[in-house]
Amino acid sequence: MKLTGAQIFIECLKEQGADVIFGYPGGTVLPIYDELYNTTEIKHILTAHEQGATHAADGYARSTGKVGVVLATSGPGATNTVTGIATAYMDSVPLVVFTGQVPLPILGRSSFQEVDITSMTAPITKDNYIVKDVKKLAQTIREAFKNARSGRPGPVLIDIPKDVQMETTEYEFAVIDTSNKRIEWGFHRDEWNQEALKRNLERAIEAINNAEKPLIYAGGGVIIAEACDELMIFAETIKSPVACSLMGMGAFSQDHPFYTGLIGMHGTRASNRAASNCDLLIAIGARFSDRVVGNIKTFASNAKIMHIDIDPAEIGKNVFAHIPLCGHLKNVLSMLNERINEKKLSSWNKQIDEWKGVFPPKFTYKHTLNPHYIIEKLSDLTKGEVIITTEVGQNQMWTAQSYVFKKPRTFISSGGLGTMGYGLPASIGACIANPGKRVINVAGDGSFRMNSTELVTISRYKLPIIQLVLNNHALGMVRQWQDLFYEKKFNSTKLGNDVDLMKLADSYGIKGIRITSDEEVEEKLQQALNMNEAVVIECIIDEREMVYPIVPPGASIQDALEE
Ligand SMILES: Cc1ncc(C[n+]2csc(CCOP(=O)(O)OP(=O)(O)O)c2C)c(N)n1
Repeated sequence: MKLTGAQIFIECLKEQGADVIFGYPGGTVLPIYDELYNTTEIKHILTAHEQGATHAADGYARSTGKVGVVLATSGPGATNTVTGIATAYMDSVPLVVFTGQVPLPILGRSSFQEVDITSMTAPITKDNYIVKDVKKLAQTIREAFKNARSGRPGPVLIDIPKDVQMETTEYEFAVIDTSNKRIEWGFHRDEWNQEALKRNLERAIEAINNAEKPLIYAGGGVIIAEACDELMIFAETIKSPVACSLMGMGAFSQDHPFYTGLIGMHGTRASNRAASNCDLLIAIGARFSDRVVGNIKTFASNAKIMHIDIDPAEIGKNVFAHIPLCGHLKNVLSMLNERINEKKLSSWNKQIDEWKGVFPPKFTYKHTLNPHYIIEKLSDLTKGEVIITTEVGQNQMWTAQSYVFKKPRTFISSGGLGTMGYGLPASIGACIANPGKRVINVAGDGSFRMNSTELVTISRYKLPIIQLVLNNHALGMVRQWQDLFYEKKFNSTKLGNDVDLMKLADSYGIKGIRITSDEEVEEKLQQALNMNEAVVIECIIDEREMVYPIVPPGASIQDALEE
């Protein structure tokens, strides 16, 4: 069958099971938009900005495990996707981003809206392509989707010149396995590495059986690999406490007695003390980020380090791994679970419980309308059954500290890049991907302002998302650093009261609810949850609220500053 490039684009997306595209039109993608006009199987969500489209596709991908799809025009449309691509790259989120490009005869001539987007995105994509021959389009799209979802997932970009979208060629339908369940042994399938993995597996089993004070440090990889059940069996068999990185929130049910909380810069005392005192640290799908390890010389310095990850580049990158296990987490954990000995609760578990008792994750309520109180109430009312997205800053940390996440893919946040403006558009993608599920974006006022323009997308598609803005009238997290480490010189971090969020919401046709005291929290949160429509809730909180504990720059994680 002979099809145009634009028609092949549509057919290949259908082959991949892609049901939604987040995009924004422009001159060099008009042939594709023209084809989309006739397509009912693929829904196009028009965002207000290409950055919003990319974060929305990312929220769609993180909340489902499916590949998120973005479509943008050339030039400024393409460059507007860059922050979203980098955000997805840092957190291993599968995206395929399509950009239009100027026609081949005028490529490389500084033509109108021409940018070299493949060069620009080379370091922040798993791979990227410019398709110069329509005969290669289908094969490139199939390869890009496979690449985005396999191994360690991530974003891939395909740049398609306008004339390639209009040319015709023969298209053959293909049946694609989109299951995402690829189980791999090691990083290379050659025998030497299989042998290495087997040998290391023996060493791992011996180390686990001999460990008296193990600690599991679980990251986002556990969620991506859908290995949460295997993690639970593993932890319960060896009676190991479990700490999670920010990306690992929800990988291990947080109401489980073995859960010690967030680890690292704003981690719980129990997690950070456990890391400093354990004799075996088992990192699973985590990458020893500087936000986790603090002073690298003193991190888990009494422990043997076992590192389980699918990406060989992560092993030994930040922290030396005595026992590396490179492979798909679901597979490696299953193999360990078959062989490890069941252990009994020990004095180590007692010690951890004591730390949790002496330093419970409760926070003093200094000012009226305490952010922890708001998040705790939200957690009580929604019982871990909703999807929470966050912005970046104090709002993000308060949410990670005080909401009880019980399931994977319920905490969606920009961890690696720390992108302000991520949460609102990500909540759009999560809502579209999960009809019937409530999605709540917890925001700071600074981050909220960055992409509040996407409120129009929420109202256009009538998405029942709650925006919970913790309005401290400041860039709170940066203000906190100025308070603690820059002699309280609050330069450029006070935002003041110059935007009326209630009026802003109203101008988009979205309901606004303002909360000013602790007494109103429960009732007004419940009121918003009962409404099956979009709401902006603004909580007026004191700008002096801080996130504690905090590990000062360069310090060891056991030396966190406390309230
Ligand atoms: C795009 C972007 N610009 C700047 C920063 C640096 N930054 C990190 S946290 C923060 C303050 C965030 O303020 P707000 O959104 O109001 O949240 P709060 O910390 O007050 O909860 C800033 C400016 C960032 N992370 N992302």
